[in-house]
Amino acid sequence: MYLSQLFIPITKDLPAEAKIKSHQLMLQTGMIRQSSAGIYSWLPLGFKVMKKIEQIVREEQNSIGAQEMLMPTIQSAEIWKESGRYDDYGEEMLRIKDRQGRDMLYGPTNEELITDIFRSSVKSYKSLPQILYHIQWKFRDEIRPRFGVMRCKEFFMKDAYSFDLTDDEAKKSYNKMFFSYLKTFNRLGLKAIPMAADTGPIGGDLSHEFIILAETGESQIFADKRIFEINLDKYDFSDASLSKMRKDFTEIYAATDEKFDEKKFNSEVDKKNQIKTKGIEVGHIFYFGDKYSKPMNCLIDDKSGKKISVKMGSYGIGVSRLVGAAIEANYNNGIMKWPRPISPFDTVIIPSFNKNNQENLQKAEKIYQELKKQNIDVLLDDVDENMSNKFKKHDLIGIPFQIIIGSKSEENKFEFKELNSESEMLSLEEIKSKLKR
Ligand code: P5A
Repeated sequence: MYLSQLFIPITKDLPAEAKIKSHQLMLQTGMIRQSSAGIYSWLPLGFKVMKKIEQIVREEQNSIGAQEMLMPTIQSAEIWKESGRYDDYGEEMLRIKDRQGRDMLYGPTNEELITDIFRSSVKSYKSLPQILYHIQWKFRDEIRPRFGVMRCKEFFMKDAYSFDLTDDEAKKSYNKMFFSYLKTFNRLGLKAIPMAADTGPIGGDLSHEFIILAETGESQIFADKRIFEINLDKYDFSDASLSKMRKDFTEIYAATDEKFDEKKFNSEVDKKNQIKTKGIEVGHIFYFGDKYSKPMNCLIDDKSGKKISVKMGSYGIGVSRLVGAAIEANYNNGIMKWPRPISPFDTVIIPSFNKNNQENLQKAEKIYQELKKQNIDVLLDDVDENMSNKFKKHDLIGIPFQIIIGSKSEENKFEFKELNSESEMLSLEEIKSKLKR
């Protein structure tokens, strides 16, 4: 892509309404645009990052056998009346009527709808276990939407739902998702820590939030720093390994303020290991057994032919929130550096040129074509402006690798720079292999 053709409305001024760096950066680099309070359009640059996150989340869900589907955003109020949540959910639910006067709503989550689908199609234990998921817009009429995509009204969520015959089997599904989440956040280049959490309007008595450390986060957290050092490579998806993994994570103290127990924290955690800071909740998993299946009559025949309520859990990842969270975790001292797997482009070529001397631009175009052939997603900065402005702009756009075609370039060597590091002179072959790695 040529930068001159990319729809990227960069603004120089810091947007006044944005209080945290991710919100500022996303507005400054034209990743999003607010359409009304808490509701955003995703412009090409922001959308590209979100799609990359979505795809990694999808691949990790598929790899544990979860099956993707798509449920609508608009739901009938009937099923929410059956579960009893229609009244409980309160003002966060956007309620609407269709032209026949039927009560409808814009789904804030999908436990009811998936239970309704499941009860009409699955009758026997033989079809279990199952995990279904979708990646879809949700709407919550938040009282105070703020911090851009971090807490907004309309947001993009991956939500999965597990179905099992027994509590024991259901806990295995929970552990499987728990481990899968750790792997997913790792792949996104983020360190998210699972913490015991409250269940709020979703319900149940077992729940973990996955939290990324960031001073601008809305959750206060208390943790033993050793939890950050647990190496995921030593676990796999076998039952024994998953139980061990859960045990290891549960034994080390980590809780949000809702579950914080000061006495326990001080007695269990050495002073030197105590972390008290803030974090961003990027995922949340729940086990609630028959909270929905019982009132909604989602029954399964067990081996003896007895009808029992299916045991369910639900598992959310804030896909759109993750874009902001990744910025909070990686934007420092005026430089944004996207983690490689979710960067909007693999690399940017920055030639120094002006309208009288286009030699470097032509060189850049050749390199651009070469890299494209290798399936490297490359941005070419063909905008005629001085190099210092270009660098400032790219410090914000945050593509981690730059190929600079300027005074230092030699016949067959180009300046290659990873953001926040020293540049080096490399041949095109060397650049290709670095970028492919
Ligand atoms: C789990 C999946 C649920 O809704 N039902 C289906 C369960 N959980 S949750 O914790 O309420 O939300 C899951 C994740 O969605 C993100 N999120 C938000 N992102 C942006 N703006 C919001 N207003 C918002 N609310 C929730 C969070 O990442 C949360 O962990």
